[in-house]
This record gives sequence, C-alpha cells and structure tokens, in this order.
Amino acid sequence: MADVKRKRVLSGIQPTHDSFHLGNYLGALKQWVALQESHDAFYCVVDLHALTVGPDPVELRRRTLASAAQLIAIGIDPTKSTLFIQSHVPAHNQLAWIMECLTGFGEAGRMTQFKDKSAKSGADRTVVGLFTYPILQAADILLYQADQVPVGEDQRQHIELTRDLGQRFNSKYGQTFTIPEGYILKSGAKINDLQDPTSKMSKSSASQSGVIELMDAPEVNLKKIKSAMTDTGREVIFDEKNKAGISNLLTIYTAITGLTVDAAQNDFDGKGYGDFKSAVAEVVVDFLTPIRSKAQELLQDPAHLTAILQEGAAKANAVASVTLAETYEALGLIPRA
Ligand code: ATP
Ligand code: LTN
Repeated sequence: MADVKRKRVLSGIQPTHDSFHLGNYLGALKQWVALQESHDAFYCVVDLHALTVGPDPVELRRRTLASAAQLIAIGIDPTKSTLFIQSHVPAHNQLAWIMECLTGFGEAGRMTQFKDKSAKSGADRTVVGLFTYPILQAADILLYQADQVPVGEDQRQHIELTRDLGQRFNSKYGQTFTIPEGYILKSGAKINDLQDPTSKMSKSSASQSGVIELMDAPEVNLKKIKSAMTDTGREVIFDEKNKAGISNLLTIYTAITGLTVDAAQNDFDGKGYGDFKSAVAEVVVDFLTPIRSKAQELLQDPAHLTAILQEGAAKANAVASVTLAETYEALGLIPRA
C-alpha cells in the first residue's frame, strides 16, 4: 500500500525553569508524545522566546538541556520526532522579521498574554521582544508547514494570529504556507494551581506550593497534593464553579488514570476529600517518579543529549531553509546565488 503522507505537527516550549510542571504535561506535552506516532513531528525548545525574560546565561544553558532531557523522559523519541533547539535554526528569526512586517501594531497589542505580562511589569520594563513574541511563534510554526499545533488553551490566540499571518501572506504573495490548526484538548487543556485553583498552574507563579513539578522529589509532590486547597464540602464531584479545587484534582486524576470523571466520582462516592487526595497523590507520584529518574540519567551524559539535538537541528534546518527560500522568492528578495 502506498505510504500516505503524514500530517505535520510542530510545537515549542520555553526553557524558563528547571522543571516543567503537570500543567505543561497534561495540557500540551502528553499530546506531543501521542502525536509522534501518527504525525511527522517537530518539537523545539524555544530558547529565543525565553530571552524575553532576560535569563541568566548559566541558567538558560542548564534549563535548555534540562528541557530537552525532560521531553525525552516523558516519551519524545528522537528517532520518531525531530527534537531541536530553536536558536539552532536561524530561519526562525529570519521569517519572524518578515511576519513582523505583516503584523499590525494594534493586532500585536491585542494579544492577551502580552497585555497580562506587560501590565504586571509596566511599559518601561516591558521589552519589545515580549510584544513580538507571538510573531516569532508564528514563524516557528509556519516555517515547518505544520498542519497542527498541540498546545494548551492559553495559546489559542497565538495560533489564531499564526493563521491570520499565514493567510495574509498567501493572499498577498501567493500560496506559500500551510495554515495550521491548534490541537487543544477539551479536558486537561487547563490545569490550575493547587493553592489557587481558579488560576492556571504556571512556571512563573509567585509561589511554587501549588505547582507540581516533573523534577521535584516524590515527597515534595506528595505533600503539595495533600495540602491542595479545597472547599469545605465533603463530596468528590466535578463542579468547577463551586468546587474549583476538587474539580482541578479530578481533572488531574482522570487525565493520568484514563478514567472518566463519572467513574472517578463513583469510586470516591462517600469517601471524603482526604482519601481522594491520597489517591491523586499516589497516581501522580507513581507516574512522575520514572520520568524524573530518566531525565536525571540523561543529564548525566550531556554529550549524548547534545548529539541528539544536533541531529534534530540538521533535520529542522533542511525543512526550514526550503520554506524560507520560497518565502524570499515570493517577496521579491533577490537570491544570493
Ligand atoms: P508561564 O506561565 O511562565 O508563561 P507556562 O507554565 O505557561 O509558563 P509555557 O512554556 O508557556 O509554560 O507553556 C508550555 C505549554 O504548556 C503550552 O502549550 C501551554 O499552553 C501549556 N500549559 C502551560 N500551563 C498550562 C496549564 N496550567 N494547563 C494546561 N496547559 C498548560
Ligand atoms: N508561546 C508558547 C511557546 C511556543 C510555541 C511555539 C508553542 C513558542 N513557539 C510554536 C507552539 C508552537 C508558550 O508560551 N507556551
């Protein structure tokens, strides 16, 4: 039977912390792993995006490798997926400039993530890179002619911008880019903070006490889950409005066990919050412990990790340079040779 051409996926994650958290995993990374079986997958550690927060160079270097190690530890297989570091493919910056010339100032200013982040630090302390961040993201995606982009709910607007820019380019200069779709799950797309269950679990939260990190010791995560904020009721039922904490724990529990919410509710019928939290803690810790060990093992051998990333960069460059050449041609830029 003829080999049907696989659809392509691309996604990226910032190396802004030493560890990814459960929200990153359940909202996005879990889908990265699943999609590599059926799709031609490109996944990158977006170190250039991380520069928007002005990281310390030693930390950035460490976190970039730690991110790659965690991606492999959760199941990204470099023989199935192209795993690479964004800055290893110069075409990302080159296409970003072109996309910046197609983006309206007001359009970029409407991105809610930019608005939220810049409102927190004030205009004078907000860098221009934060403003153009979603345009670099659009370039990441369009360069690979991606059909789908697995991300969490918070990235929906950035994917819309990517689609708009791709369509705008195509209608002005001729068909050049595939218009991608977001691949956003209905359940798990937003995991909330355990201590503040109406806000998303985030790497940049002020307190880490409600954030379950992949690289944290099992005892730490066990404790965080057992002290998760819940309401004063007793019943384990999914009700995001009145029981945000319990609903968040149910989302986590069902996403990891594969049970339906109904089945989980039945299992804990009449059992109370204490038993439920212990069960959630157990499944989370059992799930994360081997991932943490695998990532630690990979980090013991940075040369091996770097070799994987170099191979990924070569494959990524091969695809990206073709799209960039087509884009330059469509724009009327004169080829060097
Ligand atoms: P920050 O809050 O510092 O911006 P983050 O924790 O949101 O960081 P990102 O690197 O921005 O992490 O996100 C990586 C991926 O994880 C994205 O696809 C994002 O949509 C997803 N994601 C992040 N937080 C959550 C969450 N709480 N629930 C579900 N998905 C999430
Ligand atoms: N903005 C995204 C990270 C990101 C990304 C991408 C996601 C950068 N480039 C390309 C998907 C595709 C975030 O903050 N999570």
